[in-house]
Amino acid sequence: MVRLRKGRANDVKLYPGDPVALAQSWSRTGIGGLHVVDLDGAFGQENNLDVIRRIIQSAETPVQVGGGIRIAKVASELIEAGADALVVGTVALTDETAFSQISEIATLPKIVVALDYRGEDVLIEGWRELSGIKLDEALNRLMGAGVHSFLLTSAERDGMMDGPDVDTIRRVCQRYVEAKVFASGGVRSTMDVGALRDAGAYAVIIGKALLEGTLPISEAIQAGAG
Ligand code: AMZ
Repeated sequence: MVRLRKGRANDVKLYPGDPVALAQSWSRTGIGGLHVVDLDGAFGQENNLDVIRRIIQSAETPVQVGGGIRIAKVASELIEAGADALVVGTVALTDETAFSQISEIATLPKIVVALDYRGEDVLIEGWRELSGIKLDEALNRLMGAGVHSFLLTSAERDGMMDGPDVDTIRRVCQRYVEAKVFASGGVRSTMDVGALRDAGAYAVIIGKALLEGTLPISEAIQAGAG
């Protein structure tokens, strides 16, 4: 397992252990679901389909998967493997044909569009490139195309454990009331989880704080529910 700081491939922290076993044990804690990112896929390299398949098989919660879902074949393999939702970033912003094929395979309710942002800019290709599209423009366009679920990740905060971008989450939830917003990046405490919940997030993604053991999973669940 790896975590990047601010999404930079050269700023990596490796965590020992078997991701399949960890996913299984987390899936038994009462969490709403697992969010798996295939970073090789997100950086345009080969997808790690085998390990993702094993995670889905052993998990006792729904599993949403993202990173490198750029062509229909990968989408069908993941749906066949039992993924609950597909998280699509790059092609949702750059390739209408590929995105509509992927949406057709998954069906729109199972598509989550990843809007990874720095400032107002939406990033693509493992956050190495600007899409040329602003956050609001992307939300308007994709909601117009029938997408309802969005993963909003603050690239500046991801992997930093210095608190989430509550302001952006609140603004987006207030402006796009129909959108289901998965909030991600920088979550470190139960207070952060509560603040994102109060800001209107549908779900909060926690990564590093669980791997580091600084945020007990049971407390995070309570904060999300309360
Ligand atoms: O950390 C990164 N550099 C990074 C990351 N975590 N780059 C992409 N991603 C994630 C997105 C989304 O879940 O948050 O990969 C997914 C998008 O991948 P793609 O291949 O559809 O752009």
